[in-house]
Amino acid sequence: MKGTDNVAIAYFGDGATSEGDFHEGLNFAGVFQTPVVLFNQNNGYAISVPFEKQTNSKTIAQKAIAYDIPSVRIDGNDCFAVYFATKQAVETARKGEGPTLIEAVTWRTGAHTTADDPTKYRPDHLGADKIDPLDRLERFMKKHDYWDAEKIADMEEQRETEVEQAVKEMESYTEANVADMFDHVFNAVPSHLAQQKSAYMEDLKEES
Ligand SMILES: Cc1ncc(C[n+]2csc(CCOP(=O)(O)OP(=O)(O)O)c2C)c(N)n1
Ligand SMILES: [Mg+2]
Repeated sequence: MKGTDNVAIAYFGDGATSEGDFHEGLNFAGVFQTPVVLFNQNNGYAISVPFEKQTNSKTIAQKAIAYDIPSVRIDGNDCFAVYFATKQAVETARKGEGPTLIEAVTWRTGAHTTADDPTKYRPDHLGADKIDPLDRLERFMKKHDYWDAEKIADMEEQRETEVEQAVKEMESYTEANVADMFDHVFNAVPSHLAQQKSAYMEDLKEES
């Protein structure tokens, strides 16, 4: 919109499409033909809510029709489909031809968070072990002789070192002051928060 060739890409889950913001965003993008790619990761569940209970639409991609935005539904576990659909959408946006909605259909292999237990509400996905995108890419590369075991081992070692360094750096941060979460939201702390804060600080004192 500022006349640069920058493109924005927004990634969001199937759950987010039930929020008003998604529809406002799509409408805005359509009206102003913004250089944006809307990338939906549809893994069939919003925490425990299955897709069928989330929307009456058969797909997320079809929602773009109402806003007259082009959309595409792809196999989200196919690295090439993801790469080429994204590349094309970015090029379209960069040419000034407006937004694209991509629906990448995938499967959440794990829980939504550590507090979530999908075995309580979700049947196993038959063949889930075969659709992991990285495993699929590995099989493809091996089949077509692109797999360089030595290079891969080097990359894995490099990444491991990077992660270890990042963890070390994070662990060296000074400990956060828990009172901060009460102190920097309101100019004048409302009485219920002030009460929560003092009760919480008392609890912490008792625990230590
Ligand atoms: C604006 C807003 N509304 C509701 C929530 C509560 N909430 C957190 S995650 C979630 C579901 C997200 O679904 P999805 O993006 O499909 O994530 P997934 O379960 O696939 O990891 C909800 C409703 C929130 N965090 N923010
Ligand atoms: Mg989801």
